[in-house]
Amino acid sequence: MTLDLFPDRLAPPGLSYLPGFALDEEAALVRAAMEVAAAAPFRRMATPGGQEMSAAMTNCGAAGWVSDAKGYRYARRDPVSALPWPALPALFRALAGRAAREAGFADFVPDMALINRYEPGARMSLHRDIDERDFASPIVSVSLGLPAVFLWGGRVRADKPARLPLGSGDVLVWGGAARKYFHGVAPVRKGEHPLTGAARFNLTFRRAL
Ligand code: MD3
Ligand code: FE
Repeated sequence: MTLDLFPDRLAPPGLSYLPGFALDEEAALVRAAMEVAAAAPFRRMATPGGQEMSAAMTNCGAAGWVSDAKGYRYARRDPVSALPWPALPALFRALAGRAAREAGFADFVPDMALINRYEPGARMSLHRDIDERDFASPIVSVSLGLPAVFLWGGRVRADKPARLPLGSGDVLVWGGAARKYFHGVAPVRKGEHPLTGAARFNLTFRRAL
């Protein structure tokens, strides 16, 4: 699907928007994320600059994205428990593969998922995801629970972001040039969602190692 929502200047080559793609699996995805969080609890990480992020995070799969005073990186063990991260649920791998195929990426096999939890007021400032090793693979993201406004920047931080509303069950596939664009999330507004209560979850399936 092409996105008429974006100004030409920011036309994101390689972005596919699959609204509602995960709606049938919403409840199962939330359940699987909660099982991951039972073994590797959500935590608010510190940025290298010393600020605590407002979104809480956990991971599953072969590695997890972590941030601390030393910087951003993928780590094979959870620094809180020193244990390997919980396994990537089969449901996650299957959904990511199906969404990627729909977007034209034939054989996407993620090796991990980052799970973000936004309570009302939490946000994510503009950034790029460039800690992964393999930029030929896309990133697949799934929104669950409370809605949010996704901020889609450009190739450089100064590009004024376009705003894309995302609802529960929406899936996006970021490949090609879009893979390295700046992006973020506006502060999540107060609300209640039948599946998640006062929270938004975002799953990103990645090939990190
Ligand atoms: C575009 N998460 O975890 S998902 C992140 O809603 C992140 O939690 C946001 O940005 C969230 O890094 C946005 C959409 C997303 C994820 C990864 C991307 C967009 C992306 C990587 C490259 C380009
Ligand atoms: Fe990101």
